[in-house]
Amino acid sequence: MLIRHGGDLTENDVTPRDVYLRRRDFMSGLIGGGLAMAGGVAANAQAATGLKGVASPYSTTETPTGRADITGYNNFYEFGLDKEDPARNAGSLTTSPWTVKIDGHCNKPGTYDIGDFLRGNPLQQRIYRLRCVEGWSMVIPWLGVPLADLLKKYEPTSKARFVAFETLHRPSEMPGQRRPVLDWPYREGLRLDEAMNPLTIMAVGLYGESLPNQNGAPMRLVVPWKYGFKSIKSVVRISFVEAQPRTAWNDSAPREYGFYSNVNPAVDHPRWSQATERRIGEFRRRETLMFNGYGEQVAGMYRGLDLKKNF
Ligand SMILES: Nc1nc2c(c(=O)[nH]1)N[C@H]1C(S)=C(S)[C@@H](COP(=O)(O)O)O[C@H]1N2
Ligand SMILES: [Mo]
Repeated sequence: MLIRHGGDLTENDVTPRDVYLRRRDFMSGLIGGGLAMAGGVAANAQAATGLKGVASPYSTTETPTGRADITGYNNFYEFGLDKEDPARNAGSLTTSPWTVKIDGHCNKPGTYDIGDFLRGNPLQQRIYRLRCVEGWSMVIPWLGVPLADLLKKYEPTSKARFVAFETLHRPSEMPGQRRPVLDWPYREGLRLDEAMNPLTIMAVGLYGESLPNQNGAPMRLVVPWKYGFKSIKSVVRISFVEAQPRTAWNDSAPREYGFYSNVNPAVDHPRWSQATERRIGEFRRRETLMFNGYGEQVAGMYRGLDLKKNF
């Protein structure tokens, strides 16, 4: 299990050299040839599950969920509706080469190779709670980069008020997309300040290895104070837009899923309560916390917004 340091140390203060080197291997793999070195990274995974002491001031001190649950119990409708489907079916996804299209209100639009997209941004480990609207939760040790650091490079203009994200649309490799379960591609969006919040990351790995396909390879958004479905997987397009963008679940069931989708135990899903959750691996249900426990860092962004109407 991960041994963590408390207090207010910065990541640089406490990152042990071996972890630093492992991260560097991982990054050179990403940068060298897309994710060509992912196999080498995976070979380290066994050792990496024993990672110790990588503290981030943004990480939770809770015990991470086991790797088998994180990579075996997933929602990724492009690969099927059952929790076991993504692990079973996502192996078919080609994640290299991988490009990201940046468009909309910014000075540097274009289509960027993932290596270029991530270049110059050291990976951080962020241990975050993930709370699914279905009423289960996990604690996941992500490897990722603050989204703000990535977005700033494209110089959003003053017209950019929201950021829209799209998942890959490739029915030949994503069997779920051959059925009209959602209006593909999967879409999500954040207000610009939410996207720039230091908690928001683009994750490229977990448990010290590159992301398994079922978790959204080669990179996926992680917004820990919102329901899991906001954390869009396998991102290929990021658009700076003026108006609130469409989102997959809001399109599909607007009464059930709003744009903001902040974890809020006081707003029931129309068909079930959101007051409690089952942490995967535990028996007794826990009380769900407002903003999934991240209120101190994010509540200020929603001052003046009626969170019952803007659910
Ligand atoms: N493209 C895409 N992204 C997605 C989903 C999806 O079906 N397709 N499911 C969402 C939901 S409902 C959850 S709870 C999380 C689950 O992430 P995990 O499987 O890595 O735990 O991914 C989110 N991102
Ligand atoms: Mo979810």
